[in-house]
Amino acid sequence: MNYRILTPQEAACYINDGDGVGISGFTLSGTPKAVLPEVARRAEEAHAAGKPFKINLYSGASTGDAIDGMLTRANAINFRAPFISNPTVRNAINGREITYTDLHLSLMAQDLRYGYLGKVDVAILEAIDITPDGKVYLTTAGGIGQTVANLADRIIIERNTYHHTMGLHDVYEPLDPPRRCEIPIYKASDRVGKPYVQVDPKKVIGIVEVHQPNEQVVFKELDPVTSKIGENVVNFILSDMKRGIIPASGLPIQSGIGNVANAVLKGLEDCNGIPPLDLYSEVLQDSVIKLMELGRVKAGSTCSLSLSQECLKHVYDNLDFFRDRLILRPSEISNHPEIIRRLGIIAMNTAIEVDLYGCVNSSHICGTRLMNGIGGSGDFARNAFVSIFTCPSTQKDGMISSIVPMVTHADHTEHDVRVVVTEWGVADLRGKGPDERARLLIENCAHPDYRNLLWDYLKITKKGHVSHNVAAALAMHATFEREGDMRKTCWEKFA
Ligand code: 0RQ
Repeated sequence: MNYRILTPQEAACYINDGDGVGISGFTLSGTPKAVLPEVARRAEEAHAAGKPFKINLYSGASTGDAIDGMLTRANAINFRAPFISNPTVRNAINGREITYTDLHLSLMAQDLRYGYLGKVDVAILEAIDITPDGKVYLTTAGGIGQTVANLADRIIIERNTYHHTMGLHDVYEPLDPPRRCEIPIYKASDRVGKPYVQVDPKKVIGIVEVHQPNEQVVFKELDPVTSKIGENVVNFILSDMKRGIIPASGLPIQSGIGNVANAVLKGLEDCNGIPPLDLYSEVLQDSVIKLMELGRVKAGSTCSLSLSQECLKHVYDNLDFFRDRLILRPSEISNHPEIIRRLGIIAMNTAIEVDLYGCVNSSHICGTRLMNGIGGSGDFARNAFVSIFTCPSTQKDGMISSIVPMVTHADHTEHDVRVVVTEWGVADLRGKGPDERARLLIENCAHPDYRNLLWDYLKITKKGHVSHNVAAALAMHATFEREGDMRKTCWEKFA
């Protein structure tokens, strides 16, 4: 098959008002770059002519300003799933201009196949190349590429010659029930699929030529709080190994993205007591590449290479070394509960707030304002060998406590949260009853400024299996919203 070469403008003409658009990529990695700006332009022109133009946008995870930000500014998104991190789209979702569904990332491809979400009319895949018989070699992320290519009526390929990911992908899509069977991954380095996405060449409208890196990943510098959290997590893992809970040979780790995740990986780099490990995660950042070269990480299974441009170039320059060690998977597989449970992952994710029962809010500030979404944290937390949640003990100069009587939005229940770590210490909640869990969270994790306040809350609770005061449980948040400081909370009126 000879494919047509299209300009981005020509390709964008195949995307119409009301279309469902499924794209490759995961975070800033592997997303298409050329066609969607032209879709934004089409939307702006349509709006200027008084006509409607909005799409439903489906991706593996978040995208950056060049997609979510730009399409939002063009008022071109009607529906978005499953994860965001861009402030412009976040504001539009919180302002109710865009409908958003917050999904476990492992479910995105499956929900599209099951028909829970809208139709996928067009798939846009960023690829290093496509063969005449429809083999598409994706760039830096697995995402939901195979699924949207299967579901779409029309496929646009963005051939991005900047990238060199040949041989890194392992594309596997499970069959749907009742034909679903075991996914035969028994260790992080196992390859069970194909190195390409197979598409029907007849659906390919054409190829758009691109030579462009991913949007640059911005890393925050470690600070004393995040460094201490990283140290506490590493010491917890070491102590579980000494106790024989985690096998001496170690278990694969999953680490989210961001400040704390980086601090934990730095802690692993500095620690000699932990044997070389595998990573089975959805994102893989610069620090893991360094750990691989040091021999501290043996294999890295991930959905996306969330690397700085310099680090990605380093990987491309040394592809023979990394091809044996890096595996890029679809998000349905990188985050699959079956594999996470089988491999026995040590999962590390970040909380916005944690309550005295051990429930975690990862997604909504004060219960209303979306931050990013649940992402893959629930896929891992629920199914991990041990699920660790980390957060700084306070936010906004100490005016907000991350340890609260009750979370304002529950993403992870007490049943899935095994260990909580702040800069003050570790609350190991495994096998503990409600009173002991609350005590450990207050004494080991809460900031000293909030410990008495939290103990005083427990004094005014009704005692059943758990302690609770339904009128007072969210009073710390109400005080913050009213007075800007949770420390001003007063329990007397609830006693
Ligand atoms: O606000 O941006 O105004 O400074 O939330 O918080 O402490 O900088 O931490 O960047 O690691 O994000 C949970 C959001 C943490 C993230 C969350 C405010 C805080 C700051 C960011 P500013 P930090 P991080 C892997 C797995 C869910 C998805 C997930 C996340 C901003 O880790 O999205 O785990 N997790 N995915 O001030 C008010 C509170 C607050 C608060 C934090 N209690 N009240 N504001 N903030 N706690 C990734 C993928 O799935 C792809």
